[in-house]
Amino acid sequence: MSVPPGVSERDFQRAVARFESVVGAEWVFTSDEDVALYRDAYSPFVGEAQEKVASAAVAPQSAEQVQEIVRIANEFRIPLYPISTGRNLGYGGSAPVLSGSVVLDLKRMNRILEVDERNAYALVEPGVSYFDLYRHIEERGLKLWIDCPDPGWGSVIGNALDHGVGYTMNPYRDHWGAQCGLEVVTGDGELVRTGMGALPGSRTWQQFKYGFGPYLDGIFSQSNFGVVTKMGVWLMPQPEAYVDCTVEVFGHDDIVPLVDHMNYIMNTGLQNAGTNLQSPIRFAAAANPELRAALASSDPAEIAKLNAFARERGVPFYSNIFKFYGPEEVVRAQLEYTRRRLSSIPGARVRDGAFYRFPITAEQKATVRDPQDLGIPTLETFSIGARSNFAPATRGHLGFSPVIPMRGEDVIESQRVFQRVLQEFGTDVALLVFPQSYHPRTFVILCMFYVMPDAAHNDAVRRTFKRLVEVAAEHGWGEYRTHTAFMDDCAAAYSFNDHALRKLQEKIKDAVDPNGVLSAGRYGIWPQHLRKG
Ligand code: EUG
Repeated sequence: MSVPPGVSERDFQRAVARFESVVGAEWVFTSDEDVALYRDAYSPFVGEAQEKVASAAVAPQSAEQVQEIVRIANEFRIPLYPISTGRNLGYGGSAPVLSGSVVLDLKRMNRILEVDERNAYALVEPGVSYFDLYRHIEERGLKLWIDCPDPGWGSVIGNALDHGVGYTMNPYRDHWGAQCGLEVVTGDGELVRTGMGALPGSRTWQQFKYGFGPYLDGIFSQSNFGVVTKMGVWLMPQPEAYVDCTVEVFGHDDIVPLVDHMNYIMNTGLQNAGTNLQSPIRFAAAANPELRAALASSDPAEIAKLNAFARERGVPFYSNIFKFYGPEEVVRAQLEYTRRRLSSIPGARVRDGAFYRFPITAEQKATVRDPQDLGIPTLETFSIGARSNFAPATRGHLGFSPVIPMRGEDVIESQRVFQRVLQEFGTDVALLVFPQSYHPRTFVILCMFYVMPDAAHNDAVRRTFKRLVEVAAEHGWGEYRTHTAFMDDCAAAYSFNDHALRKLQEKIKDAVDPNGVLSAGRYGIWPQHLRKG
């Protein structure tokens, strides 16, 4: 049995015995084979000494048990690492930031406490997955949609706390934005309800976010100040219909008006959902070295070659899917307006896409292109890369995920800047994906790094990733979220006024978790005794 850092074997054994008295011996895991299940299957340190691993795990059933475990951890200074379903793959999975932490596994707390159809919300525990909530709603025939990220097995709470994203409308697709009301066990073992939940007998905990006084919910996301034991989430009333269209443009500079129109359409609420921006010419370039070189160049002669290729072969330089949810006559009108507006770009083509009236049939459900667009959770995303027939040697992927302004010029610049870094370090370490409108006013670039069971390859992944973080910061781009291996690097870039934000985060950390027992190092926040310099 391994022991957490800074804890004696004797104290650890006493703490484990106390954990067992709280949750029952069968819910405390100390054997090597049980603890190995908490390894990060996508770790960029896989099989190396630096891989971050747990020493044990404990799985409580209630908020009261969480409080007792946190108090015991305070008594023995045991570092805990809470996880919900532990499926944050690409960003650390179920493995701790600080090796040797005890995973506080909340999977047994999987109760759906309330789903309210009239006011469209749910109150859930951390072990509730998107599949669970979807099934619960389906079984009862409620006219509500969830918004889910790509992997449906993830936790509704865990994904929101990590600022995860989905694919239906605003505000639902911003999973933290759709959160309303928390119950939290802070690092000192106190049980707190935020917002209207602080009012005993409150009737609006899941409807009114702000409560009274300072609005604190945000400090419990991407942090390590508390263990969230309940969360309210706003659900989307089932729309009458869905329609989408794909706009295709054929010139290198057409990205500028394309994105400007997209801004207008999104910011006026005409289209209140994400889009799917792509650059089809890039796929053509994958098999054509000459095109690939031209794409990396800013030489006007090279760009002219690309424009000629796009127009002659009918391969769009850029395409974007616009999606509409609502009454049929409304969404059709929104689509027609979008068609008219985007047709002002010379040469633009607008293709009709899918149309659905809800509820859809089982047959339609089986053939829908992107089930997540309709709030249907799946695991299909795992067929595109990791552990699939696409690239058998790839064990997993990591997301380098900087936030980019929603402007065509920035799309071009960021692709060039990041592609240059990849070329310098080796293009076989990562796939640079085109910017996506996961949030209403910015793009996220997902640079997908391949993790392999190969230390030399993973070393290149780590070096390239760290360089990308630096280069991004030099251009004013920062990450929205990151893998546990790079949290210090990404947080360090947010350095205004000599890291004043981190200092404030540390003051809060010391106040609510004075012994630093929760998730040491998460999002770059370390407890006092582990701070460097
Ligand atoms: C995706 C992946 C991410 C993310 C947001 C969306 C979707 C992949 C690996 O990180 O942060 C298809």
